[in-house]
This record gives sequence, C-alpha cells and structure tokens, in this order.
Amino acid sequence: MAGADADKAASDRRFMAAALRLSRKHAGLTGTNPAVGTLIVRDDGNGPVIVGRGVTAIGGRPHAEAEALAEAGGKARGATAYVTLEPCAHHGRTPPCANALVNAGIARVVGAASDPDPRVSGKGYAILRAAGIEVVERVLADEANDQLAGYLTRSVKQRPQVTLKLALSTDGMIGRPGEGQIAITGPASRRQVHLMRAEADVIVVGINTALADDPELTVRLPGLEDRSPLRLVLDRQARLSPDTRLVRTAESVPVYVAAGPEADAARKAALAARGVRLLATDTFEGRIALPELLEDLAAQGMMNVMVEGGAETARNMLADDMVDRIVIFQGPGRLGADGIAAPVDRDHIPAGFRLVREARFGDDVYAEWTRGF
Ligand code: AOF
Ligand code: ZN
Repeated sequence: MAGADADKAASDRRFMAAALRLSRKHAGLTGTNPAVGTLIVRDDGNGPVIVGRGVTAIGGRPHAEAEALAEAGGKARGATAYVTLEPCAHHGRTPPCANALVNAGIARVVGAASDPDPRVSGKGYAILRAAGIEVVERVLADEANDQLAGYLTRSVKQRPQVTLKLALSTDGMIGRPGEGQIAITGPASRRQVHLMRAEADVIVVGINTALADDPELTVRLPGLEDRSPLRLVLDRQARLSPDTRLVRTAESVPVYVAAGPEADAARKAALAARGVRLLATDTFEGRIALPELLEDLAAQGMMNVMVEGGAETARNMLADDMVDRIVIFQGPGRLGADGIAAPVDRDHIPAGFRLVREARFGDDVYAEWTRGF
C-alpha cells in the first residue's frame, strides 16, 4: 500500500475505534435497537477534526447518524462519517440514515459491521454509493461484530446472544453441595460481573440455584443501580418460593418465571400475585425447551442473555448448542474434590470457540471465548 493510502487506512481504523468506544456508552440502554456510534470528521488541510458525535439514543431512537449530523450541522458537507453499523435504509419511526447522510453532503462513509436486517442489508451502502459517496466497508469489522454480537445474533439466529458466566475455584469447582453462595472470586471480579449484568437484557438462572443461593441478581455498582436487567428463572414446576430475594424485589426489578405446562396453577397464581411474570414455556424431555424460550425472548426484542447458574442450566444450554460466549472467572482458592464440578472449564471449551480475552481481576484470572453467529 502506498504511504498516503496506509496513513488513510490507519486514520480510518483510529476513528472507527473511537466510534466503537463512543457506542459502548449506550450498550444495554437502546431497547430493541443496537447501540451504534457515528463520528463525523472533516479535514480542511490541517488534519482531521471531529465535528459531530452520535450514539443511538437511550431507548433506541434517534439513530446515531441523526445525532451526529445534528451536532455537525453545515460542517457535515464534504466530511467523512464513521459508522459502526451500516446506516439504515428503511422508513421506520425515523427517516433512513443513509438518506440523511446523502442530504447532509457527506463525501465519504467508512462502515464497520454490515446490517443483516432485511430492511437494510446492503441497501444502506447502496443508497450512499448511488449518490456518489465513497464507501469503505468492514473497517474494524471483527471488533464491531463482537460489540454488536447480541443484535447480530438476534437478527441472524432469531435468538439472543447467550453468555455463560462461571466462577470457578482453582480446582475447577463452582460450589459445594448444600452450602449456597460461597465466595470463589474477589471484589474486582464481582464488579466486572455487575457491569456485565448492566449490559445484558436478561439474567437467567435455574430453579436449583434460585433456591439454594437465594441470589438477587441485580446490579449493585455505584451509579449503575438502575441498570438491572430483568431476571428469569427456569422453573418447570413453578417451585420458586415467594420468600426468595428474587420475588421480594420483583416490584422494583422484573422477575420472569419460565414454567412448563405441568406447573401447579396455585403456585403460579401465588407468584403472579407477588408481581412475577409467568412465561408459559414448552418442555422437552423433562426440561424447559430452551430454543423456544430464547426465540420468545428474541421476539420481545431481547439481544443479550447472561446465564449465571447453576451447573445443570449451564450444561443444558451447552447441550442445546445455545451458548455463544463463555466467560470464566477463576479464583485462587480450592473447594476440594467433594465440590460441585464445573460444567465446563478452561481445558474443556467446546469446539468452535476461540479465546478472545484474558485478564486478571485482583487475584482472579479471567478468560473469555466466543464463536461466530
Ligand atoms: C442506524 N443507526 O443508530 C441504529 C440502527 O425501529 P427502527 O426504525 O429504529 O429501526 C431499527 C433498525 O435500525 C434495526 O433493526 C437496525 O437495522 C437499525 N439500527 N441503524 O442507521 C442506528 N441503531
Ligand atoms: Zn438509521
């Protein structure tokens, strides 16, 4: 690549990385819409200057492009727009962003992820090109696909992206029978988990974990206390006790119970009376039919599901091939051979997953694996 072209490509990656960072600000806050970022950059001969910034608004609208164009005003003419997702081509509740970019006189558009939404797919870029705009696609596409994985998984697979989160002792256990919640990882990991919760749409646990650990599953980080996603218990027989922390907090943070046709009507009514929402779910071979349940959640617009326990739920999610991301926090302590063995550990990650991140949180080791959608 000639020097000037290489410089331009490096500059494009730098601004796209900035647009991706900007979009993260609203991750988990844009309802059924993906959180997209847009930067408008112009160069009047003294180097590139950002003249407009936009991120998909809280709730999902206006879209990122409209926000960035509003800030740039007349400075958009002749400028470059960096968009983390292909600009939309459809008349939804807002006019198409591709047309807005054309009308504002944008000269060049650099895009990261393509939008599989059939109303957009390829059409957004086509509108831009038909208007004589130079379009560069797939800049930092892997990073954008990773960040938009929830949205992309929902669009392509009609189910949310499922993240399986596990806290393991150094000898590969997730707990001890009959001991409920025990500290396996430290405070830095705990904060990280709460941040993951804040960016999820749903937290899922099985009924055994809900009863044995009595978890609250809310976000308890300073400043993010209002970011708790809804909590869902896989509870074929509606055994969840009204005395659990989950049910006692159901009025402030929604609790859903996925119950099978065999669940006792009186038990369901008692939960409903406490503000729990019952999801009538099919069962298959004696357990909740996960593919159907996840499809229902996607139909309600949910994109990111975080599975927090326990071993059986994790095993079922893996067996049904429903897991897209595995994150393991491994603490330094040992729980002993009579502990509850992890359903999956670092040495037994299923085929098709690749390691994408490793970090340390305090004394704990963190690792994350994903697979494509
Ligand atoms: C963009 N910029 O910031 C976002 C986009 O229901 P609507 O009308 O808001 O459209 C939702 C679709 O818009 C969604 O499925 C995806 O294709 C796109 N999201 N597009 O140009 C944005 N969030
Ligand atoms: Zn749009």
